[in-house]
Amino acid sequence: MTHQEIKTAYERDGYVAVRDIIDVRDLAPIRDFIKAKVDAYSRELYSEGKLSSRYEDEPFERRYAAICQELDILPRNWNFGAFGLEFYDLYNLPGVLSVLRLLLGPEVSNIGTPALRTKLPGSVITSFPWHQDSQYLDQGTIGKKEKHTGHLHMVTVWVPLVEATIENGCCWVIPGSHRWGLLDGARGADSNVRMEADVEARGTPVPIPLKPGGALFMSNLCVHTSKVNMTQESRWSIDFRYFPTPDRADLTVAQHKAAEFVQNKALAGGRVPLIVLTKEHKPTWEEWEAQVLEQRRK
Ligand SMILES: O=C(O)CCC(=O)C(=O)O
Repeated sequence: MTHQEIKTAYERDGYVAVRDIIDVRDLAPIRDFIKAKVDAYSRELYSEGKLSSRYEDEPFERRYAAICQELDILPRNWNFGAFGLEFYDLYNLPGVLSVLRLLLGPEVSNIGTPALRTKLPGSVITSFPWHQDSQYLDQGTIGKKEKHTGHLHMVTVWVPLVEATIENGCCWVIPGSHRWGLLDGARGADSNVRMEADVEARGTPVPIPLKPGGALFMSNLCVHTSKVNMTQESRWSIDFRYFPTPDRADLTVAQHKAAEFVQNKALAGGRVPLIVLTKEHKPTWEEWEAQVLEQRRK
C-alpha cells in the first residue's frame, strides 16, 4: 500500500492492516525475549517438581501452551515483564514510525505499556469482548464508568508474532465504528470491558488475519474484539499504543488534558512514555532506561 492508501483507509475505517511493513528479522528479539522467559519458567517449575517435562523440544508456538496445559492454568496476562532494549527497538521500528507520522503527526510518544499476548488454546478470558481501547485506558476500576480520552486521537499497533488466523483468534474490527464516539461500557469482574450497545447490530464485523511482518493500526475508538483460540498453539502477539506527546504536539486544551491523563497514568504505574517522533531531542535507549528506573524508584 502507498502512504496515501494507508491514510485514506485508516481515516475511512478507523483501522488499516498493512502487510510486510516490518522486516520479520526485527521481530526476533521479542520472540527471543519470550523464549528466554518461558525457558526460565519451565526450569523453575521443573526443579520444583511441578512439571513432568520442560517441553524443550516444543516449537515457539506450542511450548508455553504445553506448560500451561500440564499446570491446568489459563493466565489472562503475560506476567514476566515487558521492558528492555527489545521493546525500545520495537516501538521505533521504521515502518511503524512512517505510518504513525501520517496518522498522528510529528510529535508522538509510545505510552510505555505494551500488551504481550499469549492467547492460550481455549482461553475464554483472552477472547476480549467488543471494546474500544480508550475504554481500557480510561477505566481502572471494575464497574466504574469513566471517560477521559474520547476526544484524543491515539493509535494502537497490533503485531502478530506468529500467524494470526480466524482459527487461533485473530482480531476482528467494525469498519467505521471510530465515528461512533466513545461508547458506554465498564470493566467486569474479570477486568475485561463490556460495552452496553449491541455493536454487531450497528456494524459489520471483519476478521483481520495477519502474518508476521504485518501490523494492524487501529484508532482508540475503533470497536474490535478477538475470539477464542481454537487451536493447540499460542497465538502470540504484541500490541502497543501511541499518543501525541502532551507538551510538544499541537493540541486543543481538551486534547492536552486527555494526553496528560494518559501520561500521568503511565507514570503512576512506573512507566515513562517514550518519545518516538519529534523535531526536538529523541531519547536514546540509555536515556529512556534511566528515566524508567528512576520512575520505578519513586
Ligand atoms: O490480541 C487480542 O486478542 C486482542 C487485542 C485487543 O483487543 C487490543 O489490542 O486492544
